[in-house]
Amino acid sequence: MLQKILLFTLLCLTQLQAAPQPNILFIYADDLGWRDTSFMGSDFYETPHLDQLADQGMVFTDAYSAAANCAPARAALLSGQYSPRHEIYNVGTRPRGQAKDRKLKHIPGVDTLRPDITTWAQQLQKAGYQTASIGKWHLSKDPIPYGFHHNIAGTHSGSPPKGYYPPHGKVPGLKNSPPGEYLTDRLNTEAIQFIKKNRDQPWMVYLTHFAVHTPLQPKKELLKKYQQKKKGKLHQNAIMATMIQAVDDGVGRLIQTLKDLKIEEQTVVIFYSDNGGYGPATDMAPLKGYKGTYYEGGIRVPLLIKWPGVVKAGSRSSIPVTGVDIYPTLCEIAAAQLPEQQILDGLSLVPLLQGKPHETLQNRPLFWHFPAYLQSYGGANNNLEQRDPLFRSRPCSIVRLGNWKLHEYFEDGGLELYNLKDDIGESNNLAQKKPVKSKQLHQLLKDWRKKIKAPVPTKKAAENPPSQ
Ligand SMILES: [Ca+2]
Repeated sequence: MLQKILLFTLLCLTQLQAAPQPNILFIYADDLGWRDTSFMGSDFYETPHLDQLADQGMVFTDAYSAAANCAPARAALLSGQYSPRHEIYNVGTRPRGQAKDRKLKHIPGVDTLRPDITTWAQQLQKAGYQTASIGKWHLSKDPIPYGFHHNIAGTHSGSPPKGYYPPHGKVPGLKNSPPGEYLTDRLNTEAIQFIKKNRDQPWMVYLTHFAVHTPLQPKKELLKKYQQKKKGKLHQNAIMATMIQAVDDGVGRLIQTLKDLKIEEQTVVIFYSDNGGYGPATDMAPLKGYKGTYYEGGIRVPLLIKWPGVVKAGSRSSIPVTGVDIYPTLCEIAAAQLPEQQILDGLSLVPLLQGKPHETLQNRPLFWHFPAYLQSYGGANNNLEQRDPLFRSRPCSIVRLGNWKLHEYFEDGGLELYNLKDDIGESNNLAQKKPVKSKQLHQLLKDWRKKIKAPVPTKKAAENPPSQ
């Protein structure tokens, strides 16, 4: 009898200590800038539901995307690898801008995530999760083979193929959209339905909004409100404000769904953006630059993680983290295995979420590699491009270590060194004044490129075929 009681007690303890598998709601905004929410300092956009999540979770003030534009950022997110491993360097593989303006032949890379790369979604599936990709995919024709049971609206397209209003043509899952339905609202509804259907098992929703990517199309019923609202010093665009509010309203609906289903305490919510804001419509000040540049405005993004029972409400971390960290983080949260045969470049953020010090996370360098070109917006937006009216980015590599950040531009070997603690706007290039620091970071960057076999463009652009 005693043995039976002991065994029963042991079983109960084992169950209590068993690795829980929380649900994961991963909300990925597109082109949402570092300051485009109230909790990050917008003086015009309204995001009360996201602000509440920020109060309940941890905000990473120095969170980065692994790339300054959509496809490479998403490839890093899904693969857990820096760009030289997955080889998605840009949106598409064609050279950007005018051939006469490019000094180097760019590295085209590939435009599809290689099927031999194992995604975190596949690892979560193996761990028993029901997985859904709802919204923008961008890495192939179809997310299903990459570890998702369910796909709504995911195609190779990087923007809503038919815009934010129906008809959506042959876009998966959107054939019967009622007239006037705003796409962001529809994606939130799809996520809610998936969550309700799978409430009794661990689920992971990759809610990858097209918002707030172009085309800039307002949620019509909100437009008047923002047109009549006093403009902010930082932000003024009423259309953008409606697009952001639609994302935030959806957050409110999703959280209410979790409450109604009584699963809020068993659900981790992550909110993140794939790159900096769209220059002509928003502003990341005091950061320099915007989507497509490797200044802070192009790569530093909002990131918050709410994990009931683990993350201390209202906590903040200024430790630099980046897109490749999400893969091991998701796997650790889900008690899923890491892939055996695949190198992962990031680190799990779980120790930070638990409030534990972590020397490696605190002291490691972060890297970016962009061996291609991104043309400027051109035309009326040229006031945004005083540094380089032709290109948002020319071929470059970047490293951040502690407060220091070094850019290397391959066309002329130009180095730019900034101390982000004193100069978050990257206005004072210290490469000449701090030669020792400059050399140290440059060596670190070169060693990393060698180790990861990063291709550096060296051929003259004359060998480029004529561009579009
Ligand atoms: Ca994007």
